[in-house]
Amino acid sequence: MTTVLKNAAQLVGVFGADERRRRGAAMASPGVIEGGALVMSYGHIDWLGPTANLPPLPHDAEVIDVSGQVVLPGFVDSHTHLLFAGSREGEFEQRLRGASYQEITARGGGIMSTVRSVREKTREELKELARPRLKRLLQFGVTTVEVKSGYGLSTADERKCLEAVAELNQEQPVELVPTFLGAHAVPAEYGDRRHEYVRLLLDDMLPDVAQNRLAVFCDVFCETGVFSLSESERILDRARDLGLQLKLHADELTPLGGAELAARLGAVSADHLLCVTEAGIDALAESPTVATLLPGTAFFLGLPYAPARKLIERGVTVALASDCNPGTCPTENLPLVGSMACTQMGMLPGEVVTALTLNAAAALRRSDRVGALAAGRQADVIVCDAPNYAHLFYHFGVNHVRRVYKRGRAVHPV
Ligand code: IZC
Ligand code: ZN
Repeated sequence: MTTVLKNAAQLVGVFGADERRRRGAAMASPGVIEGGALVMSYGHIDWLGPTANLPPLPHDAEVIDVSGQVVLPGFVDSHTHLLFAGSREGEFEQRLRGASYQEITARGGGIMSTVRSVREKTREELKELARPRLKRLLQFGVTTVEVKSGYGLSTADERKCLEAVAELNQEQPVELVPTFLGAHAVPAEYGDRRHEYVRLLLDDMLPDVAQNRLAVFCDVFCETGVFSLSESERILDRARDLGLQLKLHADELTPLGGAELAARLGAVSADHLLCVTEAGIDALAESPTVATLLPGTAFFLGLPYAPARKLIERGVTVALASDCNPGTCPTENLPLVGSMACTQMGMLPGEVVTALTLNAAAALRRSDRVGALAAGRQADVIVCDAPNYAHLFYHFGVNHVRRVYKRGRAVHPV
């Protein structure tokens, strides 16, 4: 089956066939073909170029005129906690009255509040709760999404969550990439016996996840009062020995040195970085570790944003993601996160496109397959009702996405 999109105002995200990431000044120019056409068949992009140069097509090809619209690679959301139960409006209000995220956590709220809700749910119930979130992500143009565990915090409950992610991956079009985040918090029942929980992570949970291939990545919430730098290193070392790739919640609320640790361990990404230091930026610039920025979280918590301009100017590979989660960023609107990146972090619209496509795919080690309009790439493609790509972030808060193709198949609308 062949589908052709022709007369696009712009094809955007036309990266090189061998290009796996884009850094520095080049991030601002996400490859544009004006008046472009794109041919998809059998799940892959076959050809793209000016509409006037379209090659001969099979007689049964479906040809769609997308005049006045822009075509991009499906967005990749490389950091979410979207498998959860319950909601945390109460904390939202407490924060608006002046309490901090850390104070709410100390009172037994925060992550543990969601953990209590998730432990009460079955795998089926968790899937049912996640389906509408995945549908909203798809409607906002997301075709690949990373999903973290971390609201189970026991071997059985973490497994329940990761099995739910595996089953959701089979039944709906958004491709899910599972991450084990058993080191999201020390669960309340461990009290001051935190070393026992770290032992459980090392000796029981991580081997269970690895043996049963429940996750691709292992992540740790490395933060003052959560997991220290040395605990994070022990957990990530063990994860790497067991064959998992590494991610890190780094320098989100305090400058602990997470960026340096992520770079030193060869983590695929270091995420958040609101409080990253100069030394942390240097470490990232000299490493292949992707800096994944989550401005929706700074927006929702009312915190200063990550230094995106500095990171880009120093040559760090920068990606953007939603952080979709019930505590610190309850949204699936990834293009709106792109608008925040522009207005709050000074990123240019072209940089935002690169950060939501090629570099976000690099943050999941999938930029050989998705995140670009290039012949041979998987045909994950979106069509947006906008005259140019800047418009996507300029006219903010509305949904410009009109069509979504996953592996060449129309999945929205269906
Ligand atoms: O549920 O609060 N920061 N993890 C690390 C979160 C925020 C999610 C949550
Ligand atoms: Zn997170």
